[in-house]
Amino acid sequence: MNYVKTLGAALLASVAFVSAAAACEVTLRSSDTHPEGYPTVVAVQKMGEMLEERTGGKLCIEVFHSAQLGQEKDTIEQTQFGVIDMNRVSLGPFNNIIEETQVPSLPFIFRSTDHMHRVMDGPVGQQILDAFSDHDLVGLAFYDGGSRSFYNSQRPIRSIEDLAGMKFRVMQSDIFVDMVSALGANATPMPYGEVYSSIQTGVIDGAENNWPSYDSSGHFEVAQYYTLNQHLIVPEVLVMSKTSFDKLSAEEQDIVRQAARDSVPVMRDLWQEREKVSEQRVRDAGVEIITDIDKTPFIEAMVPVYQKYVTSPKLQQMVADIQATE
Ligand code: GTR
Repeated sequence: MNYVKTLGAALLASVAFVSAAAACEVTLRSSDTHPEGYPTVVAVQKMGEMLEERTGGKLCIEVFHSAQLGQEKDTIEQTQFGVIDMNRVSLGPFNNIIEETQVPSLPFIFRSTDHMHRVMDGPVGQQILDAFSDHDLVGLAFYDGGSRSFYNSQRPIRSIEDLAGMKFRVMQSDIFVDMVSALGANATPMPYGEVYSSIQTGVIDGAENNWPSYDSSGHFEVAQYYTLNQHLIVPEVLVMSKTSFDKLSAEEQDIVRQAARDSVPVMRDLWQEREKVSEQRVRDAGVEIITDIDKTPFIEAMVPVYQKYVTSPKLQQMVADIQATE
């Protein structure tokens, strides 16, 4: 009896689900490397709810989480081609394509998350969003990516000297390769999805990321030393394929832009909560966390990286604008 009741309820639920999805004329497919429940995934799902409500059920979003549509670099290309409608990615993998994205990806460019928010919510952030339009994309909003620090499987890193000769995975961006080299270590750019097994098999010694990614990827299981040197605060971005965007009416385009903006505070709240939860989970797992680290030598070592990348007057102005932002 109970079984029949449960079955009936399940059937009803699936019918309801099908009809709700069917009511949407357009379901935008959005990619994310992170799993269900991760702040970026939930924020885009919330944006989808806003969209559905504000378009009377015409536009919806389906988030393909857990890299179902591929690793970030490949999904970016597919979004440019219009195969994927939307994408939530780090700015890192855009660095080699869109020079403006290099600036917020520079090591130690932001003094804090609050500073990053003020910059990305202001004219510099708008300038970066606008830059996507020359690359078949529409920049919609920035999300948080926390601060990134090194973790490895070999030993606790307590100073810059301890990094010497170690091999770290970085996102596929030249800046990060040069950043790691300038610290005296070796960089291997590779997709996020290959990091776990590469650490496990000793192809690399470690990687670098924020608390939620270190936790949700399970990297802490294979790299048990985490040094909070916080060399990067790289914002994440939500972009839409220009091909998909152009199919919408002007009114719908405004609704999409606004819903993306409205998903930002939702994301920031989720992020703050998740950082604490992830930190606790990782600490409970017995990872060695090194907090007592002098950042000054790390900051000083970045001079050649700035010299190499901040060369055009445009990027120099952007760096100056960020530094002048309170
Ligand atoms: C995460 C970020 C992802 C991805 C990943 C990586 O923090 O949210 O978009 O860039 O890092 O290291 O590849």
